Amino acid sequence: MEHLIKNTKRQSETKIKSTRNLKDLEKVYIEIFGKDSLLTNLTKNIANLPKRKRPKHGQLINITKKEIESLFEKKRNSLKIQKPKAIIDITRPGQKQPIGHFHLVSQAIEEIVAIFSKLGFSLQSYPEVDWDWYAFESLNMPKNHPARDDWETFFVKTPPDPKYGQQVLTPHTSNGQVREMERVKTPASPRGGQGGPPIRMLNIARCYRRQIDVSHTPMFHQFEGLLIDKKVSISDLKGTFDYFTTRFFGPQRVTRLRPHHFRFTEPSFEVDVTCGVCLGRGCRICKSGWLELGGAGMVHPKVLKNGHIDPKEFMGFAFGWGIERTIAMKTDLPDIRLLYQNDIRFLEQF
Ligand code: FA5
Repeated sequence: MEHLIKNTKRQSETKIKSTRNLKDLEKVYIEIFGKDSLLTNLTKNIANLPKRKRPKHGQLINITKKEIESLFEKKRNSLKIQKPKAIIDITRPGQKQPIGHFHLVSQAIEEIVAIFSKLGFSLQSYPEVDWDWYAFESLNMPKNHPARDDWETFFVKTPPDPKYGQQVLTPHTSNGQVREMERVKTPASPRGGQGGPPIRMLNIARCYRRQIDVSHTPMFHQFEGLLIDKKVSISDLKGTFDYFTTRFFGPQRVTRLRPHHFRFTEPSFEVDVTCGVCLGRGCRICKSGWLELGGAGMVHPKVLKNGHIDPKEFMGFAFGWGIERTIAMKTDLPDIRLLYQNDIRFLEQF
């Protein structure tokens, strides 16, 4: 009898171990504990044993049953956490890969280009690392002039050019002004040309300054407009801003010009747009009802001369605005640094 009990235990262990799924395990359970199972028959047979042997064998069967039960329990748990086998349905349509979208700055660039192209401005591209001449000197900012401090410039450690000076990471897109005047080649240009104004340039580029806070990033984008023609007035400039503002921000927003000073424009202005939250009434975000969009003004005669354009014949206006700030004004973004933290939870919202 003892021998039979041990044998039953061994067989049960082997069967439990070799089971591969819960359904088969339940079948094995019935085989071992069912009505006609060996274990049940052994239990029934205890009654046929001599009286003195019954307790010992009864105990042995009970212990064996408990051990087998615990083996079942362990096996059941291990089968439950096993991953079901992947079923491949080759007739199922493929899963679409999620497609991203343009970054907010790229979206704004596309929008700005589309708006200005309707006014005849065409996009030009000028260097991001440029000579001091184009970034400052040709714009009427001679070396050591204190006005340069406002641009908090990164200088490149390369030998200066005798004519063009030191190389800089462009702190504004105004470096494109004289370059554009050179591109259209007036008869007065160094190698001569038949071209010249009218100019309607849009220059969008990365700019660099040693600045960082909620409204400043060390790398940012500006869009620069330059219009040169025979008769250009401040009302043309104001009309251009109004056209841009109503299309980009919506018809309820308006602009205003505030007197300012830039060395390369005369007169110069700062351009403000009404706050998107209070629409000009004044609120916690804007305080005065207005938000600064950027700088602008009528091109200084000295700059025209540096671009080989005769200021007696031609005149024009220029403006330079920050794209990140423009986005912040449109979306009520409290901190422009969010644009460059690459946090997908933020970027996905636009
Ligand atoms: C200029 O850069 C002039 N070149 C603009 C100009 C062009 C005036 C043509 C006249 C004629 P200002 O330093 O104010 O000006 O910068 C213009 C705009 O660039 C700011 O109003 C702001 O929107 C943006 N900007 C400037 N610095 C930063 C910065 N660190 N981070 C983000 N945006 C900036």
